[in-house]
Amino acid sequence: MTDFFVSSLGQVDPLIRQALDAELKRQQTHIEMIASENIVSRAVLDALGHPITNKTLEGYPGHRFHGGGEYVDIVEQAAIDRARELFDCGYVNAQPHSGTQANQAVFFATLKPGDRVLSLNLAAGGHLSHGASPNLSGRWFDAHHYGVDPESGLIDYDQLARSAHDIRPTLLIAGGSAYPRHIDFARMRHIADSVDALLLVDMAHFAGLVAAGVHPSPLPHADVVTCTTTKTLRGPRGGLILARDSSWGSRLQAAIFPGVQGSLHTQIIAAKAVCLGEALGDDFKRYGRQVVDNARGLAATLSANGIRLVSGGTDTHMLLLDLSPQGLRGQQLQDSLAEVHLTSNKNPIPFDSAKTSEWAGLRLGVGAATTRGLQPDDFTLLGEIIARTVTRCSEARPGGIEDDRRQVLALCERYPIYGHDQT
Ligand code: DSN
Repeated sequence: MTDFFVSSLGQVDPLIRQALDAELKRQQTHIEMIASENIVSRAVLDALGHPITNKTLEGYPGHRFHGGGEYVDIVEQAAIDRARELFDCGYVNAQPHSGTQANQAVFFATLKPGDRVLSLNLAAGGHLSHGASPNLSGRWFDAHHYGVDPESGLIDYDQLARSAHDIRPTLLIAGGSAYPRHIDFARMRHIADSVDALLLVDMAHFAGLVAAGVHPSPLPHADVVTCTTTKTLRGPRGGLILARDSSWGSRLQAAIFPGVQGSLHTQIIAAKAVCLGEALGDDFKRYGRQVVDNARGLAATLSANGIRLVSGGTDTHMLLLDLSPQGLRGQQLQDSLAEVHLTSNKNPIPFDSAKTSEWAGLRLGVGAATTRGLQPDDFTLLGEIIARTVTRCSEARPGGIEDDRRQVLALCERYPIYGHDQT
């Protein structure tokens, strides 16, 4: 007999307990280099596992449909106030369940079905929820895309301006999932204004760098900004909608609830408040500086070892490797890096095939490993291991895997994550 309020997960559900333990062990014994991942604090985990998850509430602080919301109101208001302070903005919605739902709500608030949207194409680093054809945003809206210059790998703003004049979008979107450079937000604003479009900046990947003051902020330029709390912001899985003022506030509020979402994920809102509080501190500013330094250092090591980087480098936490000179597919390198306990993801590079199996890119991020504490020398070592793995893959030479894996495991031991009390 188990006691509902006392029995542990291990007693109640051994299958899930074992899978969770194995996942924790995987995280502890691999270096995470997927650019959209990070490692949350124990405080964020505490909020995620709290009985606040039992509370059902719809609406916004002080204006709920259900009773008993007084403590969740404190939590959600803290998340809003902290995000306002962190990003120096007038409007915050802390409820989006994800970045995609934040974007969906912006579409709902600002567009009618069939309206024209102009966004970065997927191969150049855009995002599915910005009007890609398989996504609802691409089915219900008339989506067009801009790209990057084939030589520099940078957004071709002249071409974008011409496309905007031809297409005359209602919404221009900046940002995405695999663009490693700063975006010229002032230029994007100018282009949007020249065609009377609204400007949405999706800063999901670099929100933490903006928060740390090591990346330009889109807030002064955009009508609306969306992000996740998951990536460089180092919080729980979820999204935020921000704007420098409240001009779109009532429409955005209604677009999230009752527009595209129902009740709050209360435990996530609590964890968002915690991560936003953490991001206001000096440690987070130091973290942001370290992320940018580590990414640049990794880019330098890879380049010195003959690996081509799209755009030639990075301004953020992210690098996009172009494996076409070596004749490799991203999937091959992803699999080979997994053998040495480095976790990464295949990615299209600009002008790449639409078939995922043919993608010639691999995306790397340093956010999670920087949270672990890895230093510039450690990233030099990782860069050398990645370069050796590329050589192994392209020349089909299997030697050296054990040695590289041993060095990665030594880094995992030197920079441990979580105590063993999580199990
Ligand atoms: N957009 C996906 C990525 O960047 O990996 C999920 O966040």
